Amino acid sequence: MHAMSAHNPLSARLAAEAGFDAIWGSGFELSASYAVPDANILSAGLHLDMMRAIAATVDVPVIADIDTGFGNAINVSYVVPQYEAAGVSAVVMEDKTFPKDTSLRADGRQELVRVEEFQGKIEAACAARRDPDFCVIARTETLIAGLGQAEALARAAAYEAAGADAILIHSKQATPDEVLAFIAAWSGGVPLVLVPTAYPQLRERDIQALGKVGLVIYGNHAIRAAVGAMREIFARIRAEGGIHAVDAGLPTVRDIIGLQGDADMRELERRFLR
Ligand code: SPV
Ligand code: MG
Repeated sequence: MHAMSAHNPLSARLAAEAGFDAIWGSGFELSASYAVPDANILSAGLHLDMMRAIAATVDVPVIADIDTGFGNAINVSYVVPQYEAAGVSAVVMEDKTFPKDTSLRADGRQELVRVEEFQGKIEAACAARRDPDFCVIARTETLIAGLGQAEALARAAAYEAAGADAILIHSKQATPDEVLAFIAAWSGGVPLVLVPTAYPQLRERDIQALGKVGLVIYGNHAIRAAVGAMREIFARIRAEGGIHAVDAGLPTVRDIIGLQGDADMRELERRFLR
């Protein structure tokens, strides 16, 4: 299963249109779209509202990035039913301290909570869900924090024992080596989840061959694609003194109107407007 990041319903619609199996409700992307750091600067409510809007727009499952659960196990108990009610199918919760710092930044503050504390948060998330098929994915930042393979494996096993449905093993090394070593050593019963942003050379077919990975998340490619495209077009309009030269290369206005769901509204007009 492959999930593409999204920061609003439009990017989610494009990801679903491209054939991704799920949407990753990325905290990094939402933060970037508000031009603030991915460090719990935005409120939980804002992220929740965006997940609700995305879930209302696409038919594929939405996997919400709830960071550290916005506090302790008590916060998690209240937050998880809200995400479930918003139409989300799964949450990913990471074992860092609140407020978090983003994982892929060099020299970020990467402090982990105690194993027992995070087990309590996983148990709280599982107890709070109403639908037993709602997935609680535990994410360990052990490798990101530089605490090594043995600690990562011990934490992942402890999180599975606490009820996690899958384990996300995150890494920011420029090669997949430490993640591959983790996967080879993993003898747990639940599937693993990868976010290969830092090691893009690891392809889908190679991951599939490993057998233990159930979900691959492309963590920030919607916002990076958007930033790259906007930068290029804005610069060309300034350089060329108008929009004449860029127009033919852009998606048409008609295309955008289609993405807004125009066909659905026309159908409503046909049926109900008299
Ligand atoms: C996100 O997309 O918000 C993530 C993945 O949590 S990462 O930015 O790699 O930590
Ligand atoms: Mg995140």
